[in-house]
Amino acid sequence: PTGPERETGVATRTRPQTKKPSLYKVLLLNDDYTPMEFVVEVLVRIFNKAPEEAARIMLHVHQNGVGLCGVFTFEVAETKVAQVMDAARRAQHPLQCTMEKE
Ligand code: TYC
Repeated sequence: PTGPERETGVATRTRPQTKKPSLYKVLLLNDDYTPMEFVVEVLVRIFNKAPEEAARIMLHVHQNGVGLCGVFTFEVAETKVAQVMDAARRAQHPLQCTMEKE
């Protein structure tokens, strides 16, 4: 035998179908107290949005109660949510950020 299992007898052939990772939406929630400018800064710094796009998303959340910041794999989404919640806590704003499976 000359295939991948020649030395150990352990099958090491690749699977025909790879699994795509589940994706998660990271959502920002509206509240009455967090300054608009703070929300825009969060969207620029943590979600790498251009300032105009950040302002558009912030206003959408302000007017609709919830808005999409981005779609990520589980670990990236978890990290983004933690970064937003940490920034809000440090600034003593009630801003809330959540994730949900897409
Ligand atoms: N509603 C807030 C205000 O009027 C602004 C705001 C926007 C807060 C988006 C949170 O996710 C949010 N200052």
